Amino acid sequence: MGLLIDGRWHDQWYDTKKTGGKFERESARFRHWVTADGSAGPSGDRGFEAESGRYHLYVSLACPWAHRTLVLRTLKGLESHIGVSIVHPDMLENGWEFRPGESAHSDAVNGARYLHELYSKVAPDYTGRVTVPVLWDRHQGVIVSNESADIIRMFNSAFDALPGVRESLDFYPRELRSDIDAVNSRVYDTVNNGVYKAGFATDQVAYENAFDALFETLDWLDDRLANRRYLVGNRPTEADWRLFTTLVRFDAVYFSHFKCNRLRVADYPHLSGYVRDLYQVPGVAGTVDIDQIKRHYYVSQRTINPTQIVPVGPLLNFDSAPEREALGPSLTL
Ligand SMILES: N[C@@H](CCC(=O)N[C@@H](CS)C(=O)NCC(=O)O)C(=O)O
Repeated sequence: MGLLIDGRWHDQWYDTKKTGGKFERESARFRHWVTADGSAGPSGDRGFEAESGRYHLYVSLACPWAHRTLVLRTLKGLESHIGVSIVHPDMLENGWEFRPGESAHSDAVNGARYLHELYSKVAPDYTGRVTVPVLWDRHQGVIVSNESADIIRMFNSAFDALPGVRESLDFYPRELRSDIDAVNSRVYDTVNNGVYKAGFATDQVAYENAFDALFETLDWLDDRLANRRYLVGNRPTEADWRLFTTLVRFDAVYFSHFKCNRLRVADYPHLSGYVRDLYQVPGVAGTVDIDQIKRHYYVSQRTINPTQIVPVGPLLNFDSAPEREALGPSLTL
């Protein structure tokens, strides 16, 4: 685990000393947008037009942020238009890396050994963390975006005119945007990032504050999902997929490794069926790799798990019946 300083790699763990033991996430730096016609998006320069085969996605199957982009890519039918490279789950002294001898973890586009090479190639004086996901533009040889929240919005609509893309599936419908934004903001702060705030805290009070806020939101979500199938409206929206990638990792990793152990997702009467329901949407299970998820966290985060032993359990039951059909219609692709 490390970062680039003026384009040079340094191996160091998060510095929580200057923030009183609290983990504070750095904002993403590459914020361009792919749009249908190449016009500038909400931030960044123009010139990134949606075209088949032009963009490539770098992900880790362990990472909940990267996972969102994989889910949207699959559900929207973008697999044949946007390629993917998967880094190795072990993120150690060189950060995210490719293993050229292992086809499952090689960089077919740039032939890089380490993900940080891509960052320093496009920004030779880059200072900051080297994170997944990365959306790469093969034409210009640059990073379009390393912010998953933006990438899923691009995938939701920018490529809709390409053949085979499910343009009628809209995960950010205009009439629901303010409700989706409100749910996202609470879920981001206390759940998606909340588990990291608990897990990476080096101060007892910082940990407990994150823990309390996390479970307050999970209780609230469980109530909200008691009589509605999805978080907003009557179809899955991006709010559901953003929550899903944290929930699906929760019992295997966050409960134990990050000490988020008041309850498991499996103990919640409604969240437990909700996560199974989303998992069983066609295509989604194929984006979930519990072995790589466990391997990444328990092996890479040696300050939390110095022995690097990966737990064998728990038993997970994402395939059993969600029993939520009575609450609303199923998503048909
Ligand atoms: N804001 C980013 C966060 C991405 C992120 O933090 N990814 C983690 C993996 S789960 C990462 O690559 N961390 C490497 C590091 O911090 O050095 C996004 O949502 O895209």
